[in-house]
Amino acid sequence: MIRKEAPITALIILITVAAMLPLAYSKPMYMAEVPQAFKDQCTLCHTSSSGMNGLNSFGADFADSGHSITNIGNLDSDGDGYSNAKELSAGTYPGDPRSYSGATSSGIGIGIDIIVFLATAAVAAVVVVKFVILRR
Ligand SMILES: [Ca+2]
Repeated sequence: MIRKEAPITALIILITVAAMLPLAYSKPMYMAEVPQAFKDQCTLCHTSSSGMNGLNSFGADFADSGHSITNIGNLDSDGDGYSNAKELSAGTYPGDPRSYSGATSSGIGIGIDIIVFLATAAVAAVVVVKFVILRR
């Protein structure tokens, strides 16, 4: 016999899983030209580290170039005065004007990622509480 709370619990679990999916999603076919230091850095091309919030200026140029970093090496996608090639070799973010040699932190998307993390954690907590209540 199916409890009447089962569809609600299933929906909560589905929402939790759906919220976590973008965190693990990537497009490996675009990573061939990406320097090793950026292989797991979604913010190289996206506005958040989850990759959920679209492309930054470098990601847009990368997409427009047919996904060739070589073709956009001489551009300064973020307008911070350093070419994309210089930024990539320096380990700074060519799509973040706050990231350049001497100022390496990339703060783009951190606030959004915290919100996504907290929302996911809240949904997970509801699932756990619901599961505990249903087990009684
Ligand atoms: Ca930059």
